[in-house]
Amino acid sequence: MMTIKNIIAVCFALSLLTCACNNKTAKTTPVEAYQKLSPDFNGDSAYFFVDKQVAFGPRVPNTAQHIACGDYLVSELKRFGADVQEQKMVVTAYDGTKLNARNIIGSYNLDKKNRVLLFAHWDTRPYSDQDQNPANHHKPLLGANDGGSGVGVLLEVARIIQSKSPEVGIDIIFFDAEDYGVPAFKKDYPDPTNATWCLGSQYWAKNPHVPNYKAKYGILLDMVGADGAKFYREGYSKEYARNVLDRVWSTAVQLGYGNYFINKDGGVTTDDHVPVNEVRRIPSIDIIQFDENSDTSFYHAWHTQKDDMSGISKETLKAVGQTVLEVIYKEK
Ligand code: AHN
Ligand code: ZN
Repeated sequence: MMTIKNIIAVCFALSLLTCACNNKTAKTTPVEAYQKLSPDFNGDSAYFFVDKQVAFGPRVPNTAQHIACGDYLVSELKRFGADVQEQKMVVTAYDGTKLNARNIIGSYNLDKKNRVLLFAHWDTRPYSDQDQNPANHHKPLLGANDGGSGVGVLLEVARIIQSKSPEVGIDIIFFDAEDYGVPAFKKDYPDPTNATWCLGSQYWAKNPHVPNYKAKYGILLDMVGADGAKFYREGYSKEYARNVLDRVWSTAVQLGYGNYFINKDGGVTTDDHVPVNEVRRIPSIDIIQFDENSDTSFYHAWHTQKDDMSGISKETLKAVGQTVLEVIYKEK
């Protein structure tokens, strides 16, 4: 016969058991960590590619450093197994200067119709017109972040694609002559439509390297290397490629980079994705740093002599690079 004492003991034991079971389910129920499909993006490697570009000095069109860095980018893309095309052109700057410019294109899986376009500008600005010191306004800048960072991430993407191919075709374009727009100190050159910027991408959008070139979508990387950078949903990207923005930002969150990719609206920026959207009609987004605490609303050292390697973070390069990789390896 069960005594009251025994019944209580059994009940107690049973309740412990349910507790234990509940605990067990509680431990296995939490959402499993997201399993990424892409190979590891190496932030050190991307940092090295930024440093290499900066070591050439400013990469301003019509200078020897610009030619040398362009040659380096072509040879790196070839080393990473891309099919490389150089689009040489002469474009006219706001002041009439003829710029000898070169868009550099590296393609993978040329047989694939389904393609993703990844791009960044590789030239650097001839003016530090946002520098605190007016004596610096006419000096070219190193462009570690503005120019170097996007290209550095994409060279690391190229290196990884060579070791493991994604299922889609990829075209990487390094656009030239993005950053030769009217300087802030020139009052006699009105540029109401911002047409003096993005000369290389404007040229390519009208004269693509492949006749009628199409991609499913495009991703522009501009100023993606600063320590603590935050990327917001840029205006043109939202207007032309909202689903691409959603895909990239949600992928970043899945990977644990929600502290870099903020799901809020940022500014509206004339950048290389504008001609790609408006002329080539490829829905394209701009991953670009906004900083509400900065006078310019961009990176704090934007268009100043301070845009050097000291502002570049391997962690930021990794957050952006891994996100872009994951997006392209998810493509079928
Ligand atoms: C304008 O200043 C009109 N657009 C910013 C694009 C840019 C310049 N990105 C890097 N440098
Ligand atoms: Zn710039």
